[in-house]
Amino acid sequence: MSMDLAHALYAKMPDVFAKARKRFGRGLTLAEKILVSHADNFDSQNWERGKAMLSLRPDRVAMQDATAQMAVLQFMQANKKKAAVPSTIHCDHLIRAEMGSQKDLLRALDENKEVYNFLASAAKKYGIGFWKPGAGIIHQVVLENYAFPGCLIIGTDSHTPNGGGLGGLAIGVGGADAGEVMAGLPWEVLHPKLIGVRLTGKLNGWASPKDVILYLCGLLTVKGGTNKIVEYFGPGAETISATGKGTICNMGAELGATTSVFPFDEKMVAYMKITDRADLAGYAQSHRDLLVADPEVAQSPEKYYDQIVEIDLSKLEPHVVGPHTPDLARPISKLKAEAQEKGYPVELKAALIGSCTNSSYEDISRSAHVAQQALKAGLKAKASFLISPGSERIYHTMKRDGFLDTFEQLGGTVLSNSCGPCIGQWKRADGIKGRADSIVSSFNRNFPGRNDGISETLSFLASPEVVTAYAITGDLGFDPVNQAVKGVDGKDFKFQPPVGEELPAKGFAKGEEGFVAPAEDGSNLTVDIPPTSERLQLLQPFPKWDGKDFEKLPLLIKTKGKTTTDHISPAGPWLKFRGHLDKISDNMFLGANNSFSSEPGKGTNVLTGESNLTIAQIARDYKAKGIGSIVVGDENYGEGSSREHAAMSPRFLNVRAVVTKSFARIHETNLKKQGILPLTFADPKDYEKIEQNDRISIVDLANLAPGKPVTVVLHKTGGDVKIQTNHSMTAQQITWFKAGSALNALN
Ligand code: MIC
Ligand code: SF4
Repeated sequence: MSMDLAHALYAKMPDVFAKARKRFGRGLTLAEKILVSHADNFDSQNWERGKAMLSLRPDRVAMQDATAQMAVLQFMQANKKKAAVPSTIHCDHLIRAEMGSQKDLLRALDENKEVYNFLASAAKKYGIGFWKPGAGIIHQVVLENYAFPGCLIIGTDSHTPNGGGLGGLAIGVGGADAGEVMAGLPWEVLHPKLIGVRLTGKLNGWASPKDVILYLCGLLTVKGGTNKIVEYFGPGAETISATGKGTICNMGAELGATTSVFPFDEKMVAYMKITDRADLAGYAQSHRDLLVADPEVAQSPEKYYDQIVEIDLSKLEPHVVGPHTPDLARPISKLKAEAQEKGYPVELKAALIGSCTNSSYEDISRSAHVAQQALKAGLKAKASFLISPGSERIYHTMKRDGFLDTFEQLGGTVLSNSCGPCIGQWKRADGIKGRADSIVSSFNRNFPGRNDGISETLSFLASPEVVTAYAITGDLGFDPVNQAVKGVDGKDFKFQPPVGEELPAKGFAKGEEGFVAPAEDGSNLTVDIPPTSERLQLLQPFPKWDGKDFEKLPLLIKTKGKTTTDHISPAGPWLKFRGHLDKISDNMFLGANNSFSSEPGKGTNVLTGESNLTIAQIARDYKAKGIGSIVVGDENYGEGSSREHAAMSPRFLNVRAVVTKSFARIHETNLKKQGILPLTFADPKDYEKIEQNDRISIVDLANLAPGKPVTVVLHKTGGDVKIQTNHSMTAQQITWFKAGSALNALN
């Protein structure tokens, strides 16, 4: 399948590259090559970075079970027979981690039966490939099977960029985007600016690919990549394995980057060969020039990239980030002092490795080497040690090569091939609400409440080999690079730097692959949604705009500080309602800090004066009274996940506009798609002017136009205050607002 896509793509690349070089008057970066070769129409398109809306034709769509539900429900509203581009669904998010792999999987099959049946039946009918629960985590399975050099993939998950490890642009989107592309429409994205990261040297000792991205998170911050593509280049790039590149690209999501990409090289060839795609590897090799930046780019990168970062891999130290945000980074050698100063508890309750970010053979073999050294010294894990393999292949290969045994001897528990603890689907046995315990993982995200559902938990992120060393000592103050531990004989023992293999010498072992192909012709098949379902609800179109200004609407919540999608629409126990908009809306803003309440997720109904209500209760009351409301937010609002529930629930409960200091990309698009006005303060200080009892008007909406500021009036007891806001809607996106949603505008 990928071979057919590569054939068609590589065949058309030379012509479009020639046109692009002529039009831009220079050579092309790799990201540009992939963008122009996927243009819906290169000639009629504006190509100004940071300004133009690109209209692209992705090669494929990938969806995971928690977001696929809304994506498929929206696709169904388009009344098409079949998905227009190759698409897959991956069942990975809904498996709860508690009792170990087999038991957890059986329980998931039982408790998510309705959802799995719905997704499987829709996949079969609409020509979509279906990966069963237990088959693996979306990004790992996409890397093993679907990503290829030069491809453009969209996925309903923010870590889709993992595919950049094989030299493609893989981009996270909301379900509406996926639904539209499956319905045959082109996909739109703001032409990203480019950050060039030049890598020199070679990683050594404890330093791993994860440390490249942890370091960058600290340097660029969680906003640093917004509407940008990170393109890696330089001699250091080809020293990193394809899966290591995947890890780096995966976590580019933590920078808010649109995506990240590495140039095609021999590491990718080796990975494609060992994952049964030797034909594709050879084909890409014979088209190498198409799959890397033009040679002149490396000679004067400053002419081609909007920003350049240099990293000497030889000097990179292992890093640890957290708690609560992935950009609080420091080299591991500095953590002890910082923990003491800030009062982070140094006792680690849990250490978790694997996930979509870090479960490659290289990761696992290096971690196992650390574990073996501890076992030799008679040590066991002091912290609870959990392993989440990324796919069936990884799991069976780990088992065959003895790594599972090693981890189990150390006291570890191997979980199912799924997201589990990474998405709050984890019951931490010793967790107590209100108590701030420290945990560490090799995952990618560490927002409050994310792993064990306890918002006080301090969650740190590091490479899997470092996390394994932490599991053994149970001590956040431990620095495996420079410090020794005591073996059972009482003697000091120092870990040797981890050694592993990039790829399994004996090839990958295979288990049950878990793939179900769709029907050739699904027109007579039905989609399985029980009418009484508590988990699934068909969507009703949102009402269209009535042509009137928003007049004197109450403020629903003014969020303070970090407001990620995990704050707006928490996951964990709420994941089970991802297909039921009404039910999931009860979680709206449960994790968010409200400027006007001491408790997260709570607020005051300004119409009745009743306080300490959940934000959803307040919004439901306003909605019942036929009144809309306004949300105000801080910086980088909507950071994190692609879940469009964070936009759909507010829309469903009648929020009309969200006014912030700035937005994260995927969430801003999700708001536009659902018909909510996303506005940003022209002067961020105006955020301070918003008070709980303000009534808010948004005026002159009939003349809403691209680039034109929007006036917001705050009606206060002392009189009116006018402030200016901006928006980034194109003419077409304004039609979505007017139609009530992008989907309404289609029909
Ligand atoms: C995440 O890592 O936050 C998730 C869970 O994978 C989300 C998707 C979701 O919320 O379902 C993401 O990254 O987009
Ligand atoms: Fe799953 Fe975590 Fe990866 Fe998201 S980041 S896809 S929840 S493993």
